[in-house]
Formats: sequence, structure tokens, C-alpha cells
Amino acid sequence: MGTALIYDEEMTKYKLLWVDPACKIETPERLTVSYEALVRNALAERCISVPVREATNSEILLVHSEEYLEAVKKTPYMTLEDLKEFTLQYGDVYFHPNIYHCAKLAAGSALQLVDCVMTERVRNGMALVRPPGHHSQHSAANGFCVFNNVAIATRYAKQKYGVKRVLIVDWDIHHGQGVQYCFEDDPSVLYFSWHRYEHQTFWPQLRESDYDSVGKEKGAGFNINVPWNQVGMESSDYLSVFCHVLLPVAYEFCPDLVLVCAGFDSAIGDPEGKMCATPEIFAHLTHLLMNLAGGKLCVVLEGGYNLTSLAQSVCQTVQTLLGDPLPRLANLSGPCRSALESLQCVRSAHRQYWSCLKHAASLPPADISTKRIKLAEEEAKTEVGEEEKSTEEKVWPEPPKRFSPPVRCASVLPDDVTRPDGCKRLGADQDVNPLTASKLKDDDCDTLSRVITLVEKMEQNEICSGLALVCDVTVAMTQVVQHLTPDPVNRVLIVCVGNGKVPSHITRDGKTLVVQINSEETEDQNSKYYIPVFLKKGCSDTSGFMHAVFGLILPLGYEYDPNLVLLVRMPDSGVCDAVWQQLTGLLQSFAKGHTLVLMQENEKAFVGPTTSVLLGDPAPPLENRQAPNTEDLNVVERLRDRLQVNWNLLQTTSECTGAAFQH
Ligand code: Q6P
Ligand code: ZN
Repeated sequence: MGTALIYDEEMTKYKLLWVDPACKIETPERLTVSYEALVRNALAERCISVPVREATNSEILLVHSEEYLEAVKKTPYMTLEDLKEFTLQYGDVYFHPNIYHCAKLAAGSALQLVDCVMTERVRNGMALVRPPGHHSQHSAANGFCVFNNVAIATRYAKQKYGVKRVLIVDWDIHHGQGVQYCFEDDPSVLYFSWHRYEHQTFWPQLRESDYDSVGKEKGAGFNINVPWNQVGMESSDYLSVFCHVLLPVAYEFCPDLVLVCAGFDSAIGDPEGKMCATPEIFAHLTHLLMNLAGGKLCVVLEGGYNLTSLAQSVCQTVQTLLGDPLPRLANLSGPCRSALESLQCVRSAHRQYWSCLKHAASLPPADISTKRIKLAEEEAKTEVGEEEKSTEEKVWPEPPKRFSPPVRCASVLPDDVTRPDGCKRLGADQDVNPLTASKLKDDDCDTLSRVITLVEKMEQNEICSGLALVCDVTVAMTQVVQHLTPDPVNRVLIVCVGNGKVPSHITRDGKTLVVQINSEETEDQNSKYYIPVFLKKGCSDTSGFMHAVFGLILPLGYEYDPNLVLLVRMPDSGVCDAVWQQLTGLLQSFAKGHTLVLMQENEKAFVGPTTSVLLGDPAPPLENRQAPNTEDLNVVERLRDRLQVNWNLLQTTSECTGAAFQH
């Protein structure tokens, strides 16, 4: 199952025809540079090209009023003067004789994408469209948007395919207020948006863009706003919001379909967003959404005004949809203080609606709302001359080419286990480096030397990921760690699932980070590099387990930035297939996808489900939507409090300790 790409040159055939400084950034080149970059990087040819179509009247009316549609319908026949006049009734938008046609194609593109994802002609896809959609409202154009492409696609998916729950992730740097208004009271649509806000001084300067607009009536809790109150937010700020808000809530919501309002004005270099996240962040944001809804992910272009940054970000997104290994995000800092304030506010505003946030600190920092008023007043005074400041352009290195090793997944399996399709078997003796083999004196020598060979080939980028069935996972993990060259750049993240002792020389060597999810207390508790997570019901509690994955494992992994991940399934771990597959999939975020999975010989039944995820198939959705065990949530929360001194990405409050704020 492939990736759809929807693009048509026709959508470049309208532009601003008069002078308007607010609108001059929205150009046809936005689309051409994005598409040309996909062609140049040989990504377009790997996608399934799907034709555009016009959205029909009745489809547009799913979201917009008849009066508004009738008014827009007249624009192709207007004179320049009439168009200017017509434009004036809306904010930050322009019309052109061909924009109505393009707006129908843009909305129709989103519908085509939903159609091919829902009918499983493709797994996922991206639509490159103009005009964008997320600001447009029931009876109004706004912010370069004419029809609300993603809102229309959402209603269409619900109506045509009976989709029960839709998640909309709006990573554009502006608030998609049009989407918020459309679904505010609708619990079947979870809308998440982060946006430059600066205490309500940034466009569109709406009170309802703040964190406390959580949705209305039955839809309360289903609208999540993350206001950025400072510019310059970085990748770590974005990731911390994904780990500590969006992902736990999204998995609890359990969508049947995920749509992205994909604006790339949230990337570095954008003149509107003024943020600092590099284009590689979009590879990760995309990947983190790819195991929801069984992989049904539709990405629809919104903003993005720095043509270089936009094109690079679009490529990162599409290459991830295609399943290529992710780039490493080196040197992530922790979230900045302002981001932490926002995070704390959002988590506290939503703690009553989502059980995964039940234990979030209950109070936003006291000065936040007063700050909004104070800053708004200051801004009003200093507004003149603000734009002329800091004209120097941001520079950042071009993202390195993402390389896909010739072998995606290799396995070391006993002879009686059938090799899963698409997975190379590492068995023939000629594959094993004789030097390696001679170093190992063990009963299990043959298997272990093949495992070491697998790791070597991963280091040399000949193999991306691997799986091995061994007679003792603890021995195997020890061998692998010892074998790796003692170069300090070699960092291994070990994720141990289940009970059992992890040898202390591994947990104390200072270059291996071990996170173990278990249900037994172990002695060794206070090391920075050995993090045992005791869950009452061990790995069999889905919600508690996933809470630990989002709240601990992902942020730790991002901050540690390993070059190899060892995922170890301890004997009798009790973890169910779907949870195991989700974890395996999410761990592909690290080490360019270099994950080695170690399992006990007798766990043959898990070979198929594991390799399918290593080969890039989405993990099945977690249907079991029980509330997590309170004690387990508490354990994770307390661990985070304790460890955030060492690991910045674990922070969720702007105070030194979140504990003081609880309950
Ligand atoms: C921003 C309007 C311009 C002020 C110029 C889906 C994409 C978008 C639109 C932003 C409109 N203000 N200094 O729309 O969110 O990027
Ligand atoms: Zn935008």
C-alpha cells in the first residue's frame, strides 16, 4: 500500500493582482517549489499520483453557507475593482478571477485523498493545494483561505464512510479558527492546533485561540489549543507538546482517520511564524501520527512562506509517509520556559476531560492571564516600527539526504521458524564475519555471532532493523552492548519490556540508557541511565504502558539520541500484540530506524507482528480504551518529576518541580 500525492498545476494559476503587504507572501511559487523539490528528490515518482477534482456544491455546503458559496461563485466574473471591493469584507485574503476554480480543486483534492485512503487504494498521502483552508469559516473567507478544505474533508469522511472519530492536527503556525468554529461542539472531531499567539497580540488576535478554549457542550475537551507566547520555538518545544499532550490524548481518543492541516510556516526561516524548528521536525511529527488510525493519514497543505524551508519540509513529510528511515534530531535542548508555561496551561485545562492528563498539575502559572493583558497593552504602544526590526535572514543547513539501507529488515531465526515476507534471513555462514565468530565462546555461539553480525551491518548502514530469537535475551543484550565499539558516540537505548534483571554493568556503563517496564521492584533506582518503571499490572495494562511510552520513553529517546535501539522482550512480559507493535513502531523515531528486537526462542508467535512493523506497516489501533490505572499514572508522573533534573524533555511545568502543583 503506497502513498498518494495530489497536485495540479492549475492551482498555481491565481495570484494577488494589487498591492497588499499582508497578502503578498501567498504566491503560486509556494506550490511549484514544493512539487519541484519532490520531483528533484525522486519522491514524487515513488508516490501514487492521484488526479484532482472539483468539490461539488453539496460538498462545499457541508461546511459553508449557501449565501457565501453563491457570493464566491460570482468572483470569476468580477472586474478588478469589484474583486478588490469584495475582498475588503474579509480579513487578510485576496480574490482573483480563477481563485474560485482553484478553491474547488483544493477542497476536491482533500476529498480525493480521503477517498483513496478510506478505500485502501493507498495507505496515506499528501495533497499540495492552494488556496489553503483552515481560516475559512461558515460564511467568510479569511487568511488566504476560501473554502475550509480539511473541515469539508472531515464531514465528507464521516458522511461517506461512517467514520466515527476524526483527529485533525493543525501544525500550521496560525490558529485554524475556521476549523475550531466548525467542530467546537462536536465530540467526534478532535481538533489540535498550536499557534503563534504572543498573548493575543499575533494575528488573528482572537481570545478564543488561547488554551482555555477547550470546546463547547458535548464537544468540551475535543478542542486543544497550544498558544506559543514567544517566537523562536524549536524542535524540542514541538516534541514536548507531542509527547505530553497530543499523543496521549490522541491515543485515548482513538481516531479512525487522521487529517493534518499541514502548514510549514511553523518551520525555521518562515517570515510569518519566526520559529526555529528545522524541516526535519516534520519527518518526526508525521511519523508520530502514522501509527494512529491504522496508518490512515491525510496531509493537506496550508501555509508556509519561506520557499526554501517550505520545500524542504514538504520533502521531509512525504519521505516519511513513504516509510523511509527518519533523520536523527541531534542536540535537542529541553523546552524553553515559555513553552513549558503553555504546556502546563494546556494540560491543566484538559485534565478534567482526558484520563491520561488526570495527574497533570492543576493550576496554570498564576501570572499567565495577567500577562496576556499587560503584553497586549505594551504591544499596542510599540507596534509602529516593529516590522522593520531584524531583517537578517535565518540560515540553516539543508537536511542531509535520507538514506534507506538496501535491507530494510533482517532476522536471526531458528531453522524451524518461517521467515516473514520481505525480511532477509541472516543465517548462511558466509554472512558472518569469522573474526566476530571466533570472539564468542558460548553455547549459543552460532546465534549470537549472527546477532553481532546483524548489529555490525546495521552500524554500516547495510541493514536498517533486525529481529533475533535467542535462547537468553539478557545474555544477548549484554553481548551486543559489549561488542559495540567503546566509542562515546556509540549510544544505545535499551527498552526492556517485562521483568528480569538487567546486568548492572550495562546499567552503569554511562553510555547505555536502559528503560525497563516491569511489575517488580529492583534495587538500583537512582541512576540517570537505568530507569525502571514499575507498573502495577506490568505490561498488560495498555493505558499505563502507553502512558509510559509517551511520557517517558519517547522524550528520553529524543533527548538521548541513540545510534542503536535494542528492544528487548523479557520472558513472559505479558504485553499484548497491539501494544508491542505500537512501541516497536514508535521506537523507529530514533537512531535512523536502527532497532534490534530481541525475543526468547519460544516466542515465535510474535515474529510476524514484529517484523511487519519493522518493515513499515502501521501498528493496529489500540481498541481497548479503558481508563488507565490511577496508580500507574502516578508512578510515571513521579518518575518524571524525579528525572527531569537530568532529562529536560520530561518537564511538563514551568516550575522547578511539578509536585508542588499537584492536586
Ligand atoms: C496570515 C495573514 C498576514 C500578515 C502579513 C491556511 C495558511 C495560513 C494563513 C496565514 C494568514 N497575515 N505580515 O492558511 O495560516 O498560513
Ligand atoms: Zn499559517
